[in-house]
Amino acid sequence: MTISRAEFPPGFLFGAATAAYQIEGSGFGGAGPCHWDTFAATPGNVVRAEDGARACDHYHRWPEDLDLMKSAGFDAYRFSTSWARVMPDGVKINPQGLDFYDRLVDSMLERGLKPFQTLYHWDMPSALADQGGWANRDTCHRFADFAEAITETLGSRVASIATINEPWCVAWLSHFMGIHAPGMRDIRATARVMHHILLAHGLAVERLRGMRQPNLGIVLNFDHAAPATDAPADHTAASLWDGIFNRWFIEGITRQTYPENVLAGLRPHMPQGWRDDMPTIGQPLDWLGVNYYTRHLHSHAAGTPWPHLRDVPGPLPKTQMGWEIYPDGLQTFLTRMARDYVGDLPIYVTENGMANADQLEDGTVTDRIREDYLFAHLRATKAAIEDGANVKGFFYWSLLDNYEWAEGYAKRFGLVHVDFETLKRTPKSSYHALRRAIARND
Ligand code: IFM
Repeated sequence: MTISRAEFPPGFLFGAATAAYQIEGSGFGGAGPCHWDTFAATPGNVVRAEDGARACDHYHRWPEDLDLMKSAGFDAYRFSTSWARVMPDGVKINPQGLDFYDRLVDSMLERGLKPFQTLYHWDMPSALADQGGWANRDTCHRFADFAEAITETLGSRVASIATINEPWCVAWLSHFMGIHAPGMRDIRATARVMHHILLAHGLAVERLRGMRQPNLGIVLNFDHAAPATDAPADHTAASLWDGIFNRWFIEGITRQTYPENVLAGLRPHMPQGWRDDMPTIGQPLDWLGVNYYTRHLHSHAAGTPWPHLRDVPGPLPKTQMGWEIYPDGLQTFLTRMARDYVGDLPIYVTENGMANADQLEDGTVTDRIREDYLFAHLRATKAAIEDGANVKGFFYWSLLDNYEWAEGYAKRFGLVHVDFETLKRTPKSSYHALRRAIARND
C-alpha cells in the first residue's frame, strides 16, 4: 500500500541520503588517504578487500545524481563532506576538495534541493588515525577546526549541518566489535571513543554557534532492543544493549549523563576528567536525526565477560543484510525521542532503508520488497507524528547502491541501481514508487 505527500504535515521534507566515502571515489580530486582505505587493504576486513577508491564515481557523475533526485521530486538531499577530501592530512585545506563541495551545493540549490550536510560520516584522515584517531582527545579539536573551515565556505548555503553520523558505529562497532575501521577490539579505546565522539560533536557545535551558523544537529542510530525470552537475565541483557546503543549518546547530549548500566562496564576505562566535558557535550541542539533499520533480540551470555550478552536470530523476514524488518521500531523511537528526550525539537528520519539482492533484467529493476519496506516505515513515521512527535522529514538510505563498508559492493541499498563495472545508473521500481507518492497530494 502506497502513501501520499498529503498524509504528512505541510512542509514535511522527502529526500535521500548518501555519504562521501560510499559514493564519491576517494581516489579523485586530491583527497588524502583515510582509515577506510587502509582497513580495506588489510585482508579479512572487507568482503573481497573492496575499497571506496572509485565507488560510484559520484565525484565526476554528480550532475546526473542530482538530476535523479530532482526527477524523483525530492525536497532535500542529505550528503556528507569528506574530511580527508577537504583536509588530506587532517589539517591543511585542499582547495580542489572545497571547490567540489562548493559546486555541489550550488547545483543542489539550482535544482531546488535543500542541502542537509553531515560533517563526519567516517572518513577519518589517515594522518590523524596515525595519531590514535578518536581515541586521542586532540582529534576532537582537529574536528572542530575542520567544521569551521568547511562552514566558512558552505555555511551560508546549507539548510542544516549534522556534526557526526552514528556515533555508536564510530565507537562501539569500530573499537569494541572491530567490524568497521579502525577495526579495534579494545575496551579502553572504546570507552574513550564513546566519550570523545560526543566531545567532538560538542566542540564543533560550540565553534559553529560562534560563527552564528543555524540548524545544528547530530545523527544517531537506534536499534530496537528486545529480550530473546521472558527470563529476567534476558531482560537485563536487552536493557544493557539499549543503554549501549540507544541511550548513551542521546542522554549524554540531552541530560549530560551516561546510563549507569553501561558505565558499570566502561567506567574504569573512561578518560580522566570526562565529567568536565559534559556541559560542552550537552549544548542545546536545533534538531535530532534518527537513523533506524532493525531490531535485535538479546540474551544473557553466561560465563562471558562484560557486557555478558549475545544476540539471537529473530523470526521476522530479513533484508539482504540479515536484518529483521520491524517498522514498529521506528514509530517507537520517534515517539520515545520526543517524549523522553527532545520534546518539541524537530526530528528528521535521516536514514531508513534496506539492502536487497536486486537484479537488473531487461534494463529494469523490480524491487517490490523495498517499496513495501519503505512505505511501511513511512507509515510508522506518520503514526509517530500522530502520536505527537515533531517529525519534519524522511531521508531514504540510499539514493544509490554504494560501498556498504565491510560488506563491500555486494549489499544494495539504493533506490537507483548502479552497475559497478559500467557505473550506469538505473532507477528501480522503488524509486518510481516513491516519486509517485511524493507527487500525490490527495
Ligand atoms: O551504509 C550505512 C550508512 O553509512 C550508515 N547507516 C547505515 C547504512 C547501512 O548500513
